Amino acid sequence: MTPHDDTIVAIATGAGRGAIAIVRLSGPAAYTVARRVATPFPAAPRVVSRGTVHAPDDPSRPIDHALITAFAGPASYTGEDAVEFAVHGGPLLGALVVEACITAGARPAQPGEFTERAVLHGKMDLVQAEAVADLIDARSRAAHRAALRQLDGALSHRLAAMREMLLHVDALLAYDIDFPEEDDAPPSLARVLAACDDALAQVDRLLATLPAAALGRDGALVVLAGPPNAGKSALLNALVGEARVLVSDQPGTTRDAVEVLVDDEPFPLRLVDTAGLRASDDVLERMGIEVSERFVAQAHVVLACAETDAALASTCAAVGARTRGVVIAVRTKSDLHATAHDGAVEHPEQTAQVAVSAVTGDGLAALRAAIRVAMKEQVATPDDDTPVITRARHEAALRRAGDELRAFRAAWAAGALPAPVAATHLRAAVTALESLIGAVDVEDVLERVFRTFCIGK
Ligand SMILES: Nc1nc2c(ncn2[C@@H]2O[C@H](COP(=O)(O)OP(=O)(O)O)[C@@H](O)[C@H]2O)c(=O)[nH]1
Ligand SMILES: [Mg+2]
Repeated sequence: MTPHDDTIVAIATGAGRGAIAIVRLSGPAAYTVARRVATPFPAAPRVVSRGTVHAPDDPSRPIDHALITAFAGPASYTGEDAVEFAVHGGPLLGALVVEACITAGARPAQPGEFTERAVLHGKMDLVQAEAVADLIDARSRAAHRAALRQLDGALSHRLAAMREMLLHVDALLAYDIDFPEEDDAPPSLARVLAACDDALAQVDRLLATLPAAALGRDGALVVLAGPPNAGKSALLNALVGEARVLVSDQPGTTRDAVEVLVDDEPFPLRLVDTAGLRASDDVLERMGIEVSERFVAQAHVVLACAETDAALASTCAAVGARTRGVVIAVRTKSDLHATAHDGAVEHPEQTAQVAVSAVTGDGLAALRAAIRVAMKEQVATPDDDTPVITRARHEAALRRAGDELRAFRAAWAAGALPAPVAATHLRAAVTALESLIGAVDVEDVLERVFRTFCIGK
């Protein structure tokens, strides 16, 4: 682990015009650097005070008024001495403050370096650090919820408890390994197997949260399909609540797929508007139709849209043949056909039917509810007790742990391997869990995790 003997600086807030920009300094020389560029330096840590940020050692060349907060390590985000300057926002001021700090002895921070230092100083573990990035990147309530729980330690505690349990089993084995001839207290075969099965069940439960976590982050794919002019684009706009897609009475207007992420529970929806599913000689339109078919094939839910009952029946049939997702029959423009369609249309049993009007908004709530039901049918929403895992890194480590546990279990149950050999599988499982929280392989893992962060975090 590299010791951090240098002091880093970066703008911590978003780029562009804004009311406030925060510049963050951290490292052993944070106070020294800050004293050179700020007057007066705060009298006490963790108390916000007003001052002037200026050119190094020269209060006669002010940069801005600032609210300045000093944090004495280890009571800071990074665990080091740290100082934050809140100055006015905009493209220039934050950069000028950073420049002054660099002249005064700091160096520009790399992406994620503040959080990396927090991990290295034991302020949080690696999955919590990932949660910080996820919280910043969250585009949906589901992703936000998962990230906050992970930051609060839900996953860390679960992993720590599993690790403890495996170490306990390892200790039972060690007893057997060290005293093979003693017969008064051998590790009970049943006890070891039960603990191993329990750990395996926990690994599987965590892995089972992957699909829900991915949907919470990326959204469920909801594709609008149907003949040109059915009202697909208008319906998407109505679902989104603003005009995002070109609506026109010229058939074939939407030539490639348009995608909009709309937040919803339990998952956000990736609404995709497509070109109509008809045969076409127009090359551009033909390409659009091929794109639609690809989206339809991958969809979790297809909204089969058509204006008349006959068109709706054939659209549902065509779409049903092209997707494994749930098909919802959507009779569009119900304001124009309010009374004409009392009779139920023949659909496969599992197909829900909803009549909607993009003009009056009738049926939109029912459609949203039908989409929710369709999603619940397809993906188990994790119970509140199980933290979700969110990254390929988590999945890989848990699969490794699971494989090692299965190998251990097979060896142990069959008595095929001597206990010391079986125990190596157990320790490999423990190591996999430790790599997940960043307790081993630190350099390598940190590098991969933190370089995807934004600068200043
Ligand atoms: N009255 C009424 N007209 C609609 C409705 N939805 C769409 N339209 C009209 O139908 C035409 C085709 O709509 P559009 O959304 O572009 O169809 P798309 O080709 O399926 O995307 C446009 O003239 C829309 O204004 C609706 O709910 N009610
Ligand atoms: Mg369209």
